Order: sequence, then structure tokens, then C-alpha cells
Amino acid sequence: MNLSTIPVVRLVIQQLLNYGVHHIVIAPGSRNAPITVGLTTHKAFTTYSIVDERSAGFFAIGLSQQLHQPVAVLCTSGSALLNIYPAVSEAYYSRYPLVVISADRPTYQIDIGNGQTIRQSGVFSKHLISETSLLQDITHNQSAIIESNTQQLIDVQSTLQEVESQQKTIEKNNTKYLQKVLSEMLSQQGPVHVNIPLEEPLYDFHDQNDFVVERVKQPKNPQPKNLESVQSKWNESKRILVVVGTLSPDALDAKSISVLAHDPRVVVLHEITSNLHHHNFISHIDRVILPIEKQKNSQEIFQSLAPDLLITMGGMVVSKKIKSLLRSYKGVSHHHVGTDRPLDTYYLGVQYLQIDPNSFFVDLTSSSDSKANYQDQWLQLSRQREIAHNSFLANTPFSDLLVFDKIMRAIPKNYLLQWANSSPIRYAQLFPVPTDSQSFCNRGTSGIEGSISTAVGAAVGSDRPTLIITGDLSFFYDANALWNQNIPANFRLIVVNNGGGGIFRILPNAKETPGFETYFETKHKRTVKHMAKQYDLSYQSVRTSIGLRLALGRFFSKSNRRKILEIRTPSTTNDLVLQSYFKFLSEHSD
Ligand SMILES: Cc1ncc(C[n+]2csc(CCOP(=O)(O)OP(=O)(O)O)c2C)c(N)n1
Repeated sequence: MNLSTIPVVRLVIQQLLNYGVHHIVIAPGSRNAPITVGLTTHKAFTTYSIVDERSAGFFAIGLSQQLHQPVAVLCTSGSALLNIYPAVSEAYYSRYPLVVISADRPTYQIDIGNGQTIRQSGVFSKHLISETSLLQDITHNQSAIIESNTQQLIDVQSTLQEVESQQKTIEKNNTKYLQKVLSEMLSQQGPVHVNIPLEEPLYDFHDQNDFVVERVKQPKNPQPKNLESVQSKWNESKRILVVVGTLSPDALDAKSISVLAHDPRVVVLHEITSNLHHHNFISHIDRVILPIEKQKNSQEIFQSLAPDLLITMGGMVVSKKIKSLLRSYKGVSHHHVGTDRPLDTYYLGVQYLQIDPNSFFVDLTSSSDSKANYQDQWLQLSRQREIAHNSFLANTPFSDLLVFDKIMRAIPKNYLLQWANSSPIRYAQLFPVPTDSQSFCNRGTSGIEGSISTAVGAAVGSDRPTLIITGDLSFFYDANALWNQNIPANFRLIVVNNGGGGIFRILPNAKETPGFETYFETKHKRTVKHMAKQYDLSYQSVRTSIGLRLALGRFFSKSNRRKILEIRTPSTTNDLVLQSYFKFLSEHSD
């Protein structure tokens, strides 16, 4: 490998190897050249080149999501770093181990009028697990350091030996800082930032590779003290509501699923991103809850569905309806079971059981109480909705709602599904998803700026064919995601183009707001076609049901080309169809 003569580069590479950070996304620049060259010429690293740092950050998230490994993004100095912030905040709230490595100017060069220089240290502080700004090596280009009238790194009176001894201390401390940050990244699974001041010359290398890897593994959590008390609460409760947010596929083993599915006291409400599949679980939360709101005796029905124990698992929950319903159940005891951060989403005061959910369920048995009917109560509602849902969709005009129905039915086996914000993930929740698929969405911050880049990263990190379903604004926003050499041929992208932010039409009273089309919907007549050509993806466009049916077959067929399908839907009727759908569901409830 070509190792930089700047000592800190060696330390960084050593610790990345020790902490198992083997995938590095690199945005181009000069200040980061010493690190770039070291990483790209060392066999242990797989490196990816992406120009747009914002896209690079989300690409890294997609990789990490599929590889279940930490992934690093390396960038140069200046505003380059700031462009990674959206991905940092997503990684923070969705708990991805993202290592941001930024090359920086030496401290004495900041705020003196040098180009591509900003105050990099601490820019992401509020959304990081841990961070460090490493100390500058003083044996690298000592004369440049001494020349600066503001530098305080070297005492100009120092002897050579004193400088060398000071350098040793710097290296010892830098190693300590790197180890601290990377071990916190592993134990807490979240983003960290390593800022590295580098003095010129940046392009001096020697051929060297004598790294000895001392692998550090993710530490195991000790058994929590409150395990038995929560388990006995579980055993004593008569009506247990389990709400599952974002969860990795296979996070729950067969035993846990069986405990949850076959206990008549237990209702499981989950989302498409929970990656759970069982006929006794309820996967369409809004379909069940929203129609009740429209019924005369809604309060009575909601009270009859109240739990006495709420257990939550996983990350963020999409459904606003379940949030407001649970917030109304004052006094219910809420425990979050998992190793992710517990959130008091439901204002009930959450208690944290920090344990792998499977270790919680392993000692539990399903209740044999033949009088318990809590699960049945919810499942009956769910079955009613399913019948109404199917009969509504049999006669639905061409619209976003119908499009999602058709897409879901056409998805081939084993797809990796990526859902963009905001209406794609919300529509998706209304439909059954193929049970052999896996679903992901950037729900940490629910941003529209990185869904395609995340999907591209996921496609690279997974063996499965990948489909991203996005709205038009999110697509155009993150179109740079396609500026990427690594996209596999089995990558598929559907843009549901409703001519603007269709989600805003769905929000109550929004479309009557002054300036709605300009400032909210941001109506437009753009097409995806030119982007497809630009990035050499095969392109089809449809605007009818029949056209869609025919196009979906071709779209999913095997090919050596990546494909985009643009589906144009009528912006002014989409929201009306959705409203009629929920009205129909409530009219067909007991
Ligand atoms: C970075 C960012 N900016 C703004 C928003 C607010 N926002 C949420 S959804 C949305 C419109 C999305 O439009 P589109 O991608 O066309 O999808 P759809 O309208 O079908 O949801 C906007 C602007 C956001 N979530 N993230």
C-alpha cells in the first residue's frame, strides 16, 4: 500500500482495521488525499468514490444498513463536510454506525483567509454519539508550523529530542481518542466524527504495510436488572399491546414470533419497516384506526381497545394515528424492549429494558387463558378492513392509491424495498407486502434528501434486487444519487410523479392555504426522462392502469440495465381517492 508520511494517517488506518470499518465512501478533495491513498491502496478496504458528499453520506447509510457493519465517509476540508450533516442526523436517529472522517487545515490556518476552510471541529456535535479532533503531527513539515505567527504547537526553543518526544505523546493521545470514538460508535451504534488536521505536503507516500490488526468487537450488554420485573408484568397483564417500529429483518427469532402470535392477550401492531410477517399480527395500523375516528361512537371503540401494558420494540414509528391513540391512553405502563434508544413517543413515561428482544421473550410462554380475547378483538377489526379494502380497490380510478396496489402485487420474489418519504412510505403501509421482501425507509429524520442515495448504497450492500419507490420531489432532490459508478444492474427505481408534493394535498385543510401550489405542493411539469438518459438507465413512462400493468412486467424482467419507471398520476384527484378510501372503510365497519 501507499502510506502517507504524515504519522496520523497510519493511526487512523490502524484503528479502522481494529474496529472493523472496512467500507469507506470517499468524496474527492486534496486535503484528504493522504488518507484516500492509504485506504484505496490497502487490500482490507472496499472503497467507493462519490462526488456529492450529501449523497455519499446516505450511500454509506444504505451500505451499513445491509452489511450490518460500520461504514466511513471521508471528505476534504471546508463546506464539503457540512453536506454530510443530513446523513449524520439520519444515522443518529436511525442508529447507523457511520464514521465521518474529515480532513482539516491545521488550526492556525483557520479564519485567516485561506480557501476551503471553515470551523470543522464540533459541527455535528448535537447529533453524534462521539467525536474527536485529532492533534496535529508536529514532525510533519515542522518549518511550516513554525512559520505561522499564531501556532502554539511547537515551542521554537525546543530541541529535536523534545519535539520527537512531544510527537510521541501526540500519537499516543490520538490513538486514545480514536479508540474512544470508535468503541462508542460500536457500543451505541450511531454516527461519530473524526476531524484530522493535515499540513502540506499531502502527496508524500512510501510503500509500507505492516499493520497488525487487533480486532475489537461490539461489547455485549449485561443482563438488565429489571428483566424479571418486566417479565412478571407481562405474565400478569390481560391486554398487552406490542407496537413495533423500524426493525431489521430477522431481528425476532421464531420463538419470539410464536410467543407474540399465539397469546390471545397479545396484539402486535407493526409497520412495513418492522419486517415482520404473521397472520396474527396487524400490519396496516392506519387502515384499522383511521376509520374508527370517523365513527360516531369512536371514543367508546377506542376505549374498548385500550391495553393495560404497552411494549414497544424497534426504532421510529411512521403512523401518526397510533401515536395520537396511544397518547390518549393515560396511565398505561410503557416498556421499551431492545438495545435501541427508548423514546417517550406516547407521553406515557417510557421504562427501558435494555436487552435483545429475543432474550426477553425466550423465557415467556403464551397464556392459556381461554377467556382472553384482546388479540381477537383487534384481529376482527383488521379482517373487516381487509374485506372493505379489497372491495374498494376493485373499483378505484387511476390514482396514487391504485398505483401502490398494483406495484405491491407485481413485486417479484426476494426484493429489497426502499421507500421514500413521505407519501410512498405512508401508502405502502396500507398494502400487504410480499413476505419474502425486506423494507427500509429513512425514518430517522423523515427527510426527502437521501432516499435514492440510501437505496443505491443498500443495493450495493445486498445481494437482493433493489427497488426504490419515491415521489417526484424526493427524486429530483436526490437525483445525484444516480451519479454513482457502483449501481448494480438489478437496481429498479419507480417515481410516482404526481407533479409536486402530493403529500401536502393529503394533509387536512392544507390545500386551501394561500399560495398552496407554489409554496407547499411546489407544482411542476418536470419529467424523469432526461435524468434517466443522463445516467444511462432504461426508462418507461405510464399514466394509465393498463399501461402500468404492462410496464411493470417489463420493468421487473431481468436485464443488464438499471431501470426507471415513471408513473404519472393525477395530482388533483389523488387526495380525493384516498379520502373516499378511508370513508369507505369506516362505512364498512361494524
Ligand atoms: C429535506 C427535507 N425537506 C423538506 C421536507 C418536507 N417534505 C416532506 S414530504 C415533502 C414532499 C415530498 O414530495 P414527493 O417526493 O413528490 O412525494 P409525495 O408528495 O408523493 O410524498 C416535503 C417537501 C422533508 N421531509 N425533508
